[in-house]
Amino acid sequence: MTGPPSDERRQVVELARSFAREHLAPGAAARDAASRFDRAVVDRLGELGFLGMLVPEAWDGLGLDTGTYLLAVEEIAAADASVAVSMAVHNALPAQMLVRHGSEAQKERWLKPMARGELLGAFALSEADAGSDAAGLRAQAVRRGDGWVLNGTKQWVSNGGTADVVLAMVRTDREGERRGAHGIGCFVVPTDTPGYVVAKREDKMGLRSSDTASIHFDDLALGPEHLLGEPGEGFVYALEALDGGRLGVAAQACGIARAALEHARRYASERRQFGHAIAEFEAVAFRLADMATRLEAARSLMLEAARRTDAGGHASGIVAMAKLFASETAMWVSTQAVQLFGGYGYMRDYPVERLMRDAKATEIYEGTSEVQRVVIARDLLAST
Ligand code: COS
Repeated sequence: MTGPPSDERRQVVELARSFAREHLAPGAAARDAASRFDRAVVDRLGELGFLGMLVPEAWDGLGLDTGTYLLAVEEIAAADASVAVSMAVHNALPAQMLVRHGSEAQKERWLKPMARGELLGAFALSEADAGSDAAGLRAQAVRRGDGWVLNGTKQWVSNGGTADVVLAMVRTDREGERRGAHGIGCFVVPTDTPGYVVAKREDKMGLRSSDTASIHFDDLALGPEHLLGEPGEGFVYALEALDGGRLGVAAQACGIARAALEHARRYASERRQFGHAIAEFEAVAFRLADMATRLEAARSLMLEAARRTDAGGHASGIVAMAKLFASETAMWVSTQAVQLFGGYGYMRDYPVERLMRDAKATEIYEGTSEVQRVVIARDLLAST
């Protein structure tokens, strides 16, 4: 933030915080234990406008700045990081791809109801053999008449089992005429299209109540109006959108770290050993100080990346730094919290072990920490 937070930002963040505390925090542990994705919770976020945060008002969104959106994601994640996945993926990936590259007709048909929270979006890029090397994907679209037929399997699709619309990256180049990163299209796939198959719902270490699925396209036929922008540029649109997606993961990581710090701070003041509250021991107090310092640094970097994103121009490097630093902070802070809780920290009865499991995902999804370092290093070296 360059100046004092605006009233609008304060109000949005306050709304997110009170919704998260009243409606998300109480059921988070039970949803995690049951691996239960609750679409009703996400629909409620939509009713509050939280699924159209970055969409201009002309398209029924709230038209907010990126920093305000991220602080709202942090609030949701501090209560339930799995719910924050649905919110962040929907806002930053499918909705932003439609904002940037959708035709007027596509915006009218899909973006507006997505911004109003009536349709939930997903983003399908990864495949079994194309994770970090995303341009190596194999799902194939072939032309039929003026439309397309899609075949292939997408992996680790957040919201994939419950979304209404998936923006899917699928090859449009032909065997023998491969065009690498420029031979991939982006298709708007309504999930009630015949041939859309939810192949597997993943059983994950953390973020257990988020919906992560493998989806299969089985001779899935689409009209020409389902192709977003140019037929060979879908991968570029995806990487562009992932810059925003990665900031959402940074916000999620800040929320997880904040929750871990808050639990640890409270526990350290209450837990007594050797006749003292453990917070009175320097080893514990210094640990808390380091946790708080890293969290502040992560949030500041995230907000600076948001500011540069909104200022326009190339922000991939600082976005990758924010995602890398915030996710490693969430992992470190949540691990410290588990340690500070001692034996209780390792038990499911206390919330910090869930936070540690959830934190791990932020170092992996929407580009691993290694991929973020690739992006940062490329940026750095290109400017020398
Ligand atoms: N914004 C806009 N365009 C971008 C971009 C961005 N942030 N990043 C790359 N591009 C463009 C490039 O300029 C390039 O176009 P030209 O060929 O015209 O120059 C094109 O997209 C391909 O980019 P690049 O050559 O860098 O692609 P690579 O195959 O080398 O991939 C990495 C680079 C590894 C960084 C990329 O594949 C990646 O981010 N992988 C991880 C994928 C991921 O995050 N998956 C998670 C999915 S959600 S669970």
